[in-house]
Amino acid sequence: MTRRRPADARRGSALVMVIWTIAVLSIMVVSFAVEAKLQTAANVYMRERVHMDHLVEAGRVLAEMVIATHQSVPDYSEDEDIDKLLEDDRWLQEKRQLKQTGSSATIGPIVVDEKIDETLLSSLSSRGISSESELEGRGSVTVQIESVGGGDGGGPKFNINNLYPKGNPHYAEIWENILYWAGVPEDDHAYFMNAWIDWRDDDDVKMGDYGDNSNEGGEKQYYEDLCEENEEEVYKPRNGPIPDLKELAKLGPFREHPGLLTGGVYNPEAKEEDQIVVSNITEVLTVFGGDKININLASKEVLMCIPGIRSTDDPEDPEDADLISQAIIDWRSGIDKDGNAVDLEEEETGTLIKDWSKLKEITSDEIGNEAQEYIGYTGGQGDGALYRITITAESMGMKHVVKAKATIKESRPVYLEWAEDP
Ligand SMILES: [Ca+2]
Repeated sequence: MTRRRPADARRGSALVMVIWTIAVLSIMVVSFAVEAKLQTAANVYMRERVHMDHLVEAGRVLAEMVIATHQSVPDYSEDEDIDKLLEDDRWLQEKRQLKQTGSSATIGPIVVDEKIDETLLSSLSSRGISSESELEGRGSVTVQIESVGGGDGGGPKFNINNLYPKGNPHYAEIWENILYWAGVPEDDHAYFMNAWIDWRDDDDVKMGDYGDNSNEGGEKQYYEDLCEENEEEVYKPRNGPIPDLKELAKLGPFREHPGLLTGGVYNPEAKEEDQIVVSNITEVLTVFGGDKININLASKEVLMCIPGIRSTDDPEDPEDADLISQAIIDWRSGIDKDGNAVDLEEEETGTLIKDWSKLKEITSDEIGNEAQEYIGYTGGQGDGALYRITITAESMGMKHVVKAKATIKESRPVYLEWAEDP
């Protein structure tokens, strides 16, 4: 009896070993299977990823080609043979779109199973995408190009990142006009301008009062105190260009008057009869572009903020600005200053305003001379022209978006930003 115990124990421990072995084996088998499955999924994913990269690359080549050559396409003429022209240049329409509007062009979506353009193919092969078959059959790519001024041209809105002493010699006039346009009481203008200049400039020296404090201590100290007072996580001023207008909500005076970033009541705490309604200043601002405004593209609101369109002697009075801006908007929509239809036979460039003398004519000479240096008549062109490019590649339910900013240097596109999502 006493001898059987060790044997039982041995048998028992052998059984435990077997059970363990089976358990370990089955875990291994299961994990192999899972891994194998993951591997396949990963392969498909990787393959698709590479395919998407090729689509994006195709989009990039297209964007660069249209940007680089759109200024040289022939203008529309009544007796043109469009089929022949398209045979010579498949992207003629898109280039014209960008050239004539001076604003934007959309290419595609191009389904990549049709015959691929020769120029595109050769450009792609120089980038290591060897054959048509690599792109064929699957997926599509859409390219949007938006001209935002720069070079000799103008953008649709004021670039806030230039509206400070080092960025634009006229920053103060433009800021004043924007604040007048929005309806901000004159006494408060300096709060917004000072707070913005401090947020944007690279030093920590506070410009002055923001309306809710003295100017003792630096910018950093001010935001530290402000956040601590409100029991928030402390943040610092950007001291550089902002990537998004939403960031303005962090600045002292905008925290106090958020209506200026949405449009609405400026001072909700005041009695109803003293409340002031303001416009949303982000309608006339952007974070990218040059210093000039494209006269053929800008909204009435933006036009009304241009010094010379808004009276420089009496910027508070919007009457002139309203009349001049409306005359420009009317002309662009085909109505001349006397209220008649624009005679398109007479106008070489249709309703596009091509130069200063035309602009004076259509505004009945009411526009002030100082407006000249704020205005461009085309989108960005030549060296320094700026473009926003969005490339959307789609394939097998996957979508890949690239947002890029490019400028022209020595006639070639150079990327300032390239952001892939995700
Ligand atoms: Ca600063």
